[in-house]
Parts: sequence; structure tokens; C-alpha cells
Amino acid sequence: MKTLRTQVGIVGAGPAGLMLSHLLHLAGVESIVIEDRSRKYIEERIRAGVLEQGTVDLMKETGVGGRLSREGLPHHGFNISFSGQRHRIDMMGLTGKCITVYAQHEVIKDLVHARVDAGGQILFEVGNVTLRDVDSASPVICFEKDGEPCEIVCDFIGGCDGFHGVCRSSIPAEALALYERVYPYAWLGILAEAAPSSEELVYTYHDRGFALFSMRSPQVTRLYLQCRRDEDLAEWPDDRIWDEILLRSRTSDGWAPNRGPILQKGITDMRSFVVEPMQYGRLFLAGDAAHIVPPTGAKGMNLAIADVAVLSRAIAAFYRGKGEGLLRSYSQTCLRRVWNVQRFSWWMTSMLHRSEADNPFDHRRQIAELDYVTSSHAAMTSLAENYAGLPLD
Ligand code: RFL
Ligand code: PHB
Repeated sequence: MKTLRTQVGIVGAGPAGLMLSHLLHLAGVESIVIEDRSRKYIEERIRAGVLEQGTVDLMKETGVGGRLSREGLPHHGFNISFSGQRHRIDMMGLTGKCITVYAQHEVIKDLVHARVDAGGQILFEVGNVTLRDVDSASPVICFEKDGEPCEIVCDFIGGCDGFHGVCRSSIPAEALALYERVYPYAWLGILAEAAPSSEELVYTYHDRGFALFSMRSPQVTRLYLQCRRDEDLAEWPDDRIWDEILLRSRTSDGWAPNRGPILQKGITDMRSFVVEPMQYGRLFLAGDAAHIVPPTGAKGMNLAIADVAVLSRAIAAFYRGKGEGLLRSYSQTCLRRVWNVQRFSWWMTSMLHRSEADNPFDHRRQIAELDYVTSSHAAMTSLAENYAGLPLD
């Protein structure tokens, strides 16, 4: 058995785990990150694309925003489209804030690079991860690396291993309350080699279902379509995907996404999920391990980063001799923001999607709501404020 010792053991090298390790390092606290996938896999996994202003500011302030500043696409507004008309929400004009389009796997590359450069330890391709003595002062992470049993003995564990990880399930069920909503639809997402035909995102409500136009670079468009939960990708040859995207997205002024070769496609289910509290003993859950939002508000990664900003501060205060106060309030501090973001993500989702259970009343109600949020200054300000992101604390 190989035994490693560190201050904070972190399970999962997603945005939450890597940013936690980075922030702790800047505060003079040591950590080791373990990850069950390879470095190449996590650096290429296609996921989120929208960074809130607070996430961008944190990356820049902590020295990992160089490439983001050069390659990220700042967006001052976005569009909501329905009944064939696009309506621009002027986020910058309404709130003084903007969002930046920069792929999640680029954030991962920047964080891995920063940790490796600073001599930080990230152990990739570990297996059989379990936690022990989580409610003691010396919790232990057990795992296998290259066939050899290993353990990390630490003071705290960062449970940053995503929705399907092992950390949340290491907590006794009776110590947690779960809140969940599963939506009756999913998203079919594609990356296409096509120049984006709009500089800003377009969220479309259509009789045939939701569509989202986004991008990754001046050459690559990212698109999503509402589909069935049990949708079979095999039934979606490229031409059918393009026909459906164009049918839903085209506006009466002739705007439509540009077509191009499809580079990647996948289906994402839609879920709202929160676990309370986000802590058990010396185990602190952060990011998707503690909560999931449907992707319509573009919030999941931003919420993961916000959690670890709070957690790193609490752990740093503990080592500076300031006691356990911030650690004790970690869950409560995060959950306030988490529920705000849950509300916004649920609201965006229910406003923009069609459900089989909907009747003509719901359809007209949704159109009225879309009309309101794209014409009332007060409603647009609320939408823009939430989309650009609430303050980190
Ligand atoms: P992650 O990214 O899932 O990272 C968890 C890591 O833990 C590893 N792991 C383990 N490691 C060791 N031992 C184990 N037993 C382990 N089990 C798992 C995993 O391999 C992984 O590397 O969680 P984290 O860090 O909390 O980050 C959350 C975000 O990834 C997620 O919320 C976002 O991707 C959600 N999301 C979006 N968020 C945004 O902020 N803006 C967006 O525009 C946005 N768009 C999206 C999205 C998610 C999507 N999908 C694919 C779910 C669009 C889509 C389509
Ligand atoms: C993306 O570009 O992947 C994206 C953008 C906005 C969302 C979700 C995903 O709401």
C-alpha cells in the first residue's frame, strides 16, 4: 500500500476539482487531485461554453486567464427568438456585465497546465476510488493507480467528482436530503464546421421545440435541438439534424445558422438536482457532485467554480488559524446561490421548451411570457442580470 499525505485530497479533475486545487495553491495550501480518466480525455471532452463575468474575472485574477483573454469571445448580449422574430437582450447595457464564450475543455487545459507548472500533483487514470473515515479529523481516499493500492491521508476531502461520482454516495443516505426534477425532454447537440452566422447566441422557442445557436470559434458553430428523452442518435443522420435546426431557427428576416460538416454529436438529458447539505464531516461536495441544472441557463460550470471559490476561502481561513466558521457555513453560503441558479435554469427551461403535456393554453402563455421578457425593461434586466451571473458571494 502506497500512502500519500496532503492537506486537501480532491476527487475529480473537472472545473471544480482543478480550480479548487489552483485556488488552494495560491493560498499556500497543498492538495492532490485524483481523476479516473486520462489527461487527454478530460482535455478533449466537449461540454459547456459560456463563462459568466465572475468566472472570467476569477480566472484572470488568479493567473489562468491569459488564453481566455486572447481566444475567448466576449458577448455583450444574446437573442431570444419566437414567432419568427429575434429579440436582442442587451446584457451590457442593462447590467454592465457580459459573458464569454470559451469551451469548458479549454478551461480544463488552462487549469491542468497551471497546476502541473506549479508542481501540483494530479493523478490520472486511477481506479476503485472509495472514501474512509470521512467524519474523522483524518479522512482517507483509497484508490488504485497502475494496479497498486494507494491512499491519500488528508485533513479535508473535496468531493468534485461530478454527478455520477463516488463522493456523494459515500455519505450515509439519512444525512442528506435530495431535491430533484427530471424533464420530459433532452438536447441533441452538435459541433459543426461552419462560420457562426450571428455574433451572439440565439435561444429559439418554436412549435416543434427549442433550438439553441451557439459557437466555439469564428469557424465552429455549436447547436442544440430539443428532442425526446429516449431519442436514438442513429435516427438522426446529419441531413435530418440540419433540416430540423433550420426549420426551427430561421427567422422572418431570413437569418439562419450556416450549414457545414458535423464534427461531433451527442444527447444530454435534462435534470435539476440539489443535495443538502453539501458537507458531511470533513467531506465537502462541490459542483455537479452536489447539484445539476438543466443547461438552458448555461450555469453548471459557473456554479462549480462559485462553490470552490467559497470552499477554498474557508479552507485557507482554517489553516490561517481563523477557525472553522467559514467551513461550517460553506453549505449554507453555496446553497443560497445554488437555489437562485436552480430557479433561473428551471425558468429558462420551462419558458423555452415544448412539452407533450402542454396544451394550447400553455403555448399561448409561453408566447405571452416571451413577449414580456423581450419587451419590458424590468423583465429584460432581471433576465440579463441572472444570465450574466449573480455575484460570487
Ligand atoms: P465534472 O466536469 O463532471 O468533473 C468531474 C470529474 O470527476 C471525474 N470522476 C472521478 N474521478 C475520480 N474518481 C471517481 N470515482 C470519479 N468519478 C468521476 C470525472 O471524470 C470528471 O473529470 O464536474 P464539475 O467539476 O462539478 O463541473 C461541472 C460542469 O462540468 C458542468 O456543470 C457543465 O459542463 C454544465 N454545462 C454548462 N455549464 C456552464 O456553466 N455553461 C454552459 O454553457 C454549459 N453547457 C453543460 C453545457 C453541460 C452539458 N452536458 C454535456 C452535460 C452543455 C452541455 C451539453
Ligand atoms: C454552449 O455553447 O455549449 C451552450 C451555450 C448556452 C447554453 C448551453 C450551452 O445555455
